[in-house]
Amino acid sequence: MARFNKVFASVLLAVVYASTTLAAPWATFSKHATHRRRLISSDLQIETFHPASTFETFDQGIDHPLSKREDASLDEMAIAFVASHLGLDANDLEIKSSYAADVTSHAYLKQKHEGIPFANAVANVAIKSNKVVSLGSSFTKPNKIASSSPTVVVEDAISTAEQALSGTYNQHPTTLEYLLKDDGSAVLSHVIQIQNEEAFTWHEAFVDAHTGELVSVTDFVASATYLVLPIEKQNITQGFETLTDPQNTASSPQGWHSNGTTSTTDTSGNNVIAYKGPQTNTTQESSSELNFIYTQDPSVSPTTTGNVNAARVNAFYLGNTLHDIWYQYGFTESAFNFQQNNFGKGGAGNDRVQISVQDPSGTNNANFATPPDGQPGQMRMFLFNLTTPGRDGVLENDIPVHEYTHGLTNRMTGGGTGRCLQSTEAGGMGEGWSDAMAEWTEQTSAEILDCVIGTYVVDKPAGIRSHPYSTSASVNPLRYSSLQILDEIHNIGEVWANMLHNVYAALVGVHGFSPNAKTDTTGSEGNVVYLHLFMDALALQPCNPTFLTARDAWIQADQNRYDGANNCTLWKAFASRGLGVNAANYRDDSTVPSGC
Ligand SMILES: *[C@@H]1O[C@H](CO)[C@@H](O)[C@H](O)[C@H]1NC(C)=O
Ligand SMILES: *[C@@H]1O[C@H](CO)[C@@H](O)[C@H](O)[C@H]1NC(C)=O
Ligand SMILES: *[C@@H]1O[C@H](CO)[C@@H](O)[C@H](O)[C@H]1NC(C)=O
Ligand SMILES: *[C@@H]1O[C@H](CO)[C@@H](O)[C@H](O)[C@H]1NC(C)=O
Ligand SMILES: *[C@@H]1O[C@H](CO)[C@@H](O)[C@H](O)[C@H]1NC(C)=O
Ligand SMILES: [Ca+2]
Ligand SMILES: [Zn+2]
Repeated sequence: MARFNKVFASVLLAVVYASTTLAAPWATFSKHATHRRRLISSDLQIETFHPASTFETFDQGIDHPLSKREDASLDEMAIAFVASHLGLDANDLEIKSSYAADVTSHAYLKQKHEGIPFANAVANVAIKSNKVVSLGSSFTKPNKIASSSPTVVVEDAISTAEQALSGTYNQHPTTLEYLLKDDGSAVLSHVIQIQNEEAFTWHEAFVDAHTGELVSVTDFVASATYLVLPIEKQNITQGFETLTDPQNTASSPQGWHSNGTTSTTDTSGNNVIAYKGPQTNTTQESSSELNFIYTQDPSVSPTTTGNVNAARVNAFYLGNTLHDIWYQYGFTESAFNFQQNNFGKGGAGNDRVQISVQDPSGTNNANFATPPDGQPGQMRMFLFNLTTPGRDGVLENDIPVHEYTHGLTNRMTGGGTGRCLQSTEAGGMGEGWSDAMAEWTEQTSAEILDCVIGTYVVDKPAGIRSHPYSTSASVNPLRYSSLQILDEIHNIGEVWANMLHNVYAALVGVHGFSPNAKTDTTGSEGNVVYLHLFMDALALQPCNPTFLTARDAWIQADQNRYDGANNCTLWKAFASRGLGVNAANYRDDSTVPSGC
């Protein structure tokens, strides 16, 4: 949700909250990890609950009950382990999804009661070489469980949800799921997707199947406020270049213009469709070859035909390039990525990213909606009107990279549900990963420079984030304890992005820099190591991670992939910004493990 008014409002809110929370910090931040207050409309505010996840990491790994059985499947191992480790009945567990990555295998589970799954009691297990290396879990023993047969019919639940969320049921099949509330009880709910095309809202509504009340929502849309706080990088002042065949066929076997059965000659393909207006309005080729040469003219309006074409081509190029880079680092079909045809490699298809260029629904912003695996990701890119002529967000690469990274993090955390970065703290880290990814894609050498995003679209050297990302604590003083006074997700995201900037700097300091990291993931250089750990940790961390569990996921990812070779480097970088061994409850600690 990111129309200008909304974004502007959220910036104002951040300021107001900061000053109130200074007076009484505890009250506000005590709920960062488990709740989120969502303003649905002027007369509806919902506080959603996201049960705390425990996260155990097991270093070299521990045995599971089927360790000795050679033919046990990943799903069987995961169920047997979770049942025995948490003392649950295996019949009350179900596998939501699972896949084998290069180093670890991952299974995502749901708790069930009388055959009905819980929406927010989930677990994720990682297995390496037949040993369990980590377990994230929000499984629970509710103090009260509603009857498993609904008394409110789904049609009534749909009207309630449509009315409350000012949108329309999008025909995605509804489900019946238990939802754990913060009083420890479990309600039975109809789960219904409600969209409002005009306002670009996309929610999943949980309507109590006994009382008919709307009890919770999932918000699939992550929005950005690049317009005021940028981290700048590549922009058109650095000049366009003609690239020939930039696709990586190891990631996109049919290239960017075929889904395996049908070829296109426009800005649509298996990974991405980029268009202005209706989805049929893609850019046609300018010759019989795939020749997308459209010169951008900065002196005229971005809406002139030539500039629209240049923007669509850049959006298409960026979306595909990110798909291809991430695929090499583990965001594959079975890891819930965005593709039309999955070529029989697992996961759900028909969900390429739809990039709407110069989308009319907003100004001075951009956003990305991440529904579950199997439904297309939607990126809306807006024009910026702060200069004359205006500027196109698609032509500052930071912005589309930030946006698509929301799709990556929302899909890889928690097994492709789109439900696992919903708490305030996890949503904040979502913003942080997006900035950190924009920074990673724009590195060209081992030199660690302060990073400022989004200068071009707002035409301000300081961009719109509060500080540059920096290894200098005087340039960027943000620390874990800053969460005591920060309350808005982009502000919280800055704290996380700055920690990751310091992790990146530390790894590149130790291992150097590979100029080929975007295509060759086998290198031992720091920027390669960093992106492997970034992506591996997403799959390991529990649903609605906190700074603490996300940090632990990095440490375990390093154990899994590099036998813990970077353990102390990582700890020192996190601890330098307050996220040391004894950090807790938003209190800084700079301790590193003994031996580091
Ligand atoms: C398609 O895009 C062009 C600009 O490239 C615009 O002039 C035209 O109106 C659009 N068509 C529709 C149906 O929106
Ligand atoms: C490929 O695209 C064509 C045309 O849109 C469509 O009919 C077909 O179902 C697609 N195939 C796959 C596997 O997605
Ligand atoms: C920029 O767009 C916003 C939102 O549409 C509008 O309120 C504002 O007046 C515009 N500013 C200029 C200078 O056109
Ligand atoms: C464009 O990006 C370059 C490199 O990051 C930066 O030096 C320059 O200031 C940016 N230009 C604008 C207008 O933001
Ligand atoms: C990290 O290093 C510390 C200190 O040597 C050690 O206690 C800890 O077990 C290591 N953790 C991992 C995951 O390697
Ligand atoms: Ca998919
Ligand atoms: Zn964002």
